[in-house]
Amino acid sequence: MNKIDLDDHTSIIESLQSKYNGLPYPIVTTSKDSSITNLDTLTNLLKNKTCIFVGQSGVGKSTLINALVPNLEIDTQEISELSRQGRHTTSSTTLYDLPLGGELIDSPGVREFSMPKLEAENISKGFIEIEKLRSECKFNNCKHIHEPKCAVLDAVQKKKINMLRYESYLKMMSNIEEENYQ
Ligand SMILES: Nc1nc2c(ncn2[C@@H]2O[C@H](COP(=O)(O)OP(=O)(O)OP(=O)(O)O)[C@@H](O)[C@H]2O)c(=O)[nH]1
Ligand SMILES: [Mg+2]
Ligand SMILES: [Zn+2]
Repeated sequence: MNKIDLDDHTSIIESLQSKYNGLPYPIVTTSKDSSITNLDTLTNLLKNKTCIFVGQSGVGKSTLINALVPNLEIDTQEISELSRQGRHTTSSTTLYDLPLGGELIDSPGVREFSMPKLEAENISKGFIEIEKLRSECKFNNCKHIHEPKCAVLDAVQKKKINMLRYESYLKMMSNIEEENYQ
């Protein structure tokens, strides 16, 4: 989560943290202002891996990469005052070597996210907390939507699975279900 120098982000950070609580997706707060955050946590997470920065235009992907990799000077640009949106400064995807090993990829800012065509099974594989419970559902082809004796529904009810995460799952599943009926 970048640009934490701008506003009081405490409530947004807290809600993100509670959504991803217990899952192996760390939230790292960053700022191009090095007096506010040092980038050590991020540097260590990226080390010896191949990672990509994705997100809307103007969130500071290229700025952060400039801070993480010396002597790059990738072009960056202020967001438009009028539209309050980024100016799509980065136009191609480029891979950079990290000083401590590994690579970091800068990508053009997305206008909006859209889903590629996915199979139901692959959607649930993307939610590791859902996937973990799959074998405990009564039916081995359980979609965890309305089936009886579903371990996932049970875990949602008992608040062992975060409701917002489950809602994201349902939303993605409903997209493909609609397509199947067309
Ligand atoms: N206040 C503040 N501004 C930042 C921060 N990080 C980046 N910016 C500014 O945000 C603007 C956009 O940054 P970029 O790095 O060009 O954003 P980007 O995500 O690479 O944008 P695209 O290449 O268009 O996808 C620039 O003016 C940066 O100086 C930050 O932590 N705090
Ligand atoms: Mg960029
Ligand atoms: Zn189930």
